[in-house]
Amino acid sequence: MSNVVTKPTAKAKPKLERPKLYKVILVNDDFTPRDFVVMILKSEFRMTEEQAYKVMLTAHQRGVCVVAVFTKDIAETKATRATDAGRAKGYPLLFTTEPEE
Ligand code: TYC
Repeated sequence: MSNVVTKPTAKAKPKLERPKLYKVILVNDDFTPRDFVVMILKSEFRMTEEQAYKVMLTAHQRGVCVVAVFTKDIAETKATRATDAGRAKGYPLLFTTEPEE
């Protein structure tokens, strides 16, 4: 019989996967003024003066600093916007992204 409806034996288990998160990383350079880095961190990443200063100083001293984590699209958009803001002033300021483990 082709019209016999059989009961599913197991219920479909809805999979709710968390989106993978990406780190935005600030990279140090020798040319971008400290104040400019702090200003970009405040405007693009909604940091306070104190948070922004700490992140800038960590990148300055260690070479890199994780700024924040976002979904892939948002991380890439913010890293690009922040990098472009430096580029517009002729600075080599660089923000990159990297998937979280
Ligand atoms: N190293 C820069 C200077 O001494 C300041 C700076 C800090 C630049 C962090 C980039 O990601 C950076 N003017």
